[in-house]
Amino acid sequence: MSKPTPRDNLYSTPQDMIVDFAFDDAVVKVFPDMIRRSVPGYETIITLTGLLAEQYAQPRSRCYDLGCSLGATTLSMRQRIAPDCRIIAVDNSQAMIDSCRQHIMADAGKAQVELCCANIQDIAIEDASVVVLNFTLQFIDPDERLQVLEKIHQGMRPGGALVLSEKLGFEDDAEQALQESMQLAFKRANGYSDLEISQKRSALEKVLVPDTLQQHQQRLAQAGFASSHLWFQAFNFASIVAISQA
Ligand code: GEK
Repeated sequence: MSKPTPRDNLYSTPQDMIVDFAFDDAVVKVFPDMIRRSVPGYETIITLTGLLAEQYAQPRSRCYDLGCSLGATTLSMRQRIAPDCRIIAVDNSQAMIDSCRQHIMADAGKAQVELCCANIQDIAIEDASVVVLNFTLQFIDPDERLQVLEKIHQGMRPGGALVLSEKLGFEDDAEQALQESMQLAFKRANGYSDLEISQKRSALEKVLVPDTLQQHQQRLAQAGFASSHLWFQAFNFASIVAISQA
């Protein structure tokens, strides 16, 4: 990811009709800039996901990057895990997978990477010691999230780790308002106009549905994870690590 990527101007001009957000060619072109300027803590989470992977990856096991986009998490894990581990990177956007392939090919890491264009709800999880959902579960229908986590848990080795990073909602209205206004301030400070922010928000409204931290932790327990811990939070974005079995 060393080449500078084009600036995200997708929502900078008034649009007659805001269509639901999709991970298409236009988004792929500006994606690294878009996510870095929109998600507080994104780069830290990606870097530290590599460190978590190093800590939990078991010999000759599989590490999954679910909703891999352009492969930022895959490359961060690849830098730190042993070469006898295999990374399976999955995304259901063909445009993302095509561009991700270029990034993987340009990287000198040793662990094998298998790229898969599929819905994460349809793939098998097998012999995994590390599974990462970095900002992906939030795009799955809330009623189907438990099933995804159950499948992940069933496919994990004892002592394996799931890294789950998400945009959070908050039950307390005052906290919701504070955290949301700080993400807004973060986006403004990164050069997004109020028009861009409001049009993007409309596009994401039905597509990205955040849960609260409590909902995540309850669901992880219900899916069978022995424990889960909040390890990072920046305003309304957070990351949890869940351990498959003590
Ligand atoms: C990163 N993890 O750079 N099956 C497979 N992929 C999906 C699905 C699904 N059901 N739903 C959404 N996606 C990355 C960032 S972005 C987060 C992840 C964001 C994919 C979708 O195509 C997109 O590439 C990714 O999940 C979400 O750390 O844009 O806010």
